[in-house]
Amino acid sequence: MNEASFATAARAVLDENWRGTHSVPAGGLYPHQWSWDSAFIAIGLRHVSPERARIELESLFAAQWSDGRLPQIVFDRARDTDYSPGPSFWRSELIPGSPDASTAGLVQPPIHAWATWLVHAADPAGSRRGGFLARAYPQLVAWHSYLETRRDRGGSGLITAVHPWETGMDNSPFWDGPLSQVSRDVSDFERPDLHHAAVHERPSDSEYSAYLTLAARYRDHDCDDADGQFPFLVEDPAMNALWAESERSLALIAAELGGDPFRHQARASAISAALESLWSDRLGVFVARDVIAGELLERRTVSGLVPMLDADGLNADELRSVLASDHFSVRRSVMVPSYDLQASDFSASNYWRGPSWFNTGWLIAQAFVRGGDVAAARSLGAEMRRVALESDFAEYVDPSSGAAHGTRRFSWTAALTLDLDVELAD
Ligand code: 9WN
Repeated sequence: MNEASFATAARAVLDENWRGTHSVPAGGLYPHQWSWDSAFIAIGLRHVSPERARIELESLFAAQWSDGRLPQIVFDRARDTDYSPGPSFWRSELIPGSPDASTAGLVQPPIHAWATWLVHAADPAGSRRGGFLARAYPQLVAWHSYLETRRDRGGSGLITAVHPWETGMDNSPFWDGPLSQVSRDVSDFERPDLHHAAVHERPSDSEYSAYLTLAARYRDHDCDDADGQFPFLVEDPAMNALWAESERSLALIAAELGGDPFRHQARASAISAALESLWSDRLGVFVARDVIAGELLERRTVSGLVPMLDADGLNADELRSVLASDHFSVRRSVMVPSYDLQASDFSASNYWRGPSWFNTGWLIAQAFVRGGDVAAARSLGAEMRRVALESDFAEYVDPSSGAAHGTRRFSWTAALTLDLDVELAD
């Protein structure tokens, strides 16, 4: 692969999806701004233009709710019917504490403080000149405080997701059990997503009915997290590992600003310690917990590998060995599948039920670097760049063949492979 042509192609995707103040994940399928996408995109954009990367994050922070939450989606009101559920479903302007922008009421994994730190580090002088960290820090503290005080629904010290969309891994096999307990009250809905991706690559209509039922219920309770009867409450390992990682980044940001890093370090350690309650001895990976049923959801998914990011974590060696085992390792390919290759319900093309995604690949590459194995990170990075280019920057790919699935010219695929290209150069 020619490195120069890779970088040119990746930048072209980022330019195409840039909307002046933020990027869309992909032009057709996802016409709005998504929360964790913007963070991943900013991590790549910092190599194209640190200024654009800062604007990307700040446009999301501008949509923060008064309780501190950063919304899953900031809507482009002009594209209401192009994606479901859109701004007229959420009608956030009627919900107390919502911002001026139209947004969803749910959240996504808190990777923003980490992204903020990486964007700052790409251009410290420009960041300092514009007061980037000084503005972002209180907003990020408010975001984490929302998660800590409003979202620990299980009392375990971990964040609880109230919707599969909040985990960013919507139809992960983790959620099959908890979702089977949710009624399908909303049955009349459009699927604009199916104009841009094949039906076997996306969640089913039955899953969509449950997703919309949960979202409508949360909206109708003004997105109030005190709702004691909420029908879906889960703790996800990746979401919590990213929260811990972002607390570690908040410590770096606080120190840079002359503030107190220690409280953030202490919070990060407390989250990492709480994560241990999601460890499955039987499977040798972290798993999710159904907070309502009070049980662990024993499946091997890529989410359960993300705690490898904490190189001092107790389970780093076990996680490396499960990653190298035939549960996650494909001959002739090092892309990381989203689900156990050996599971009877593994799918090579359906969304979060098997295909390899580039954001989780990037997270595993970071974990390799943390663990001191730069060679493993480099070979994963090289494979991801090759597959990204060959698949026209697909949203997700078949883990064995690299065949493209979902939409193409997907922003975080371009951003994160570009980041690996720059950061892991020999
Ligand atoms: C719902 C935007 C988002 C990603 C998620 C991915 C997918 C949305 C959807 O697209 O979810 O949020 O419509 O399926 O699962 O991780 O943030 O790219």
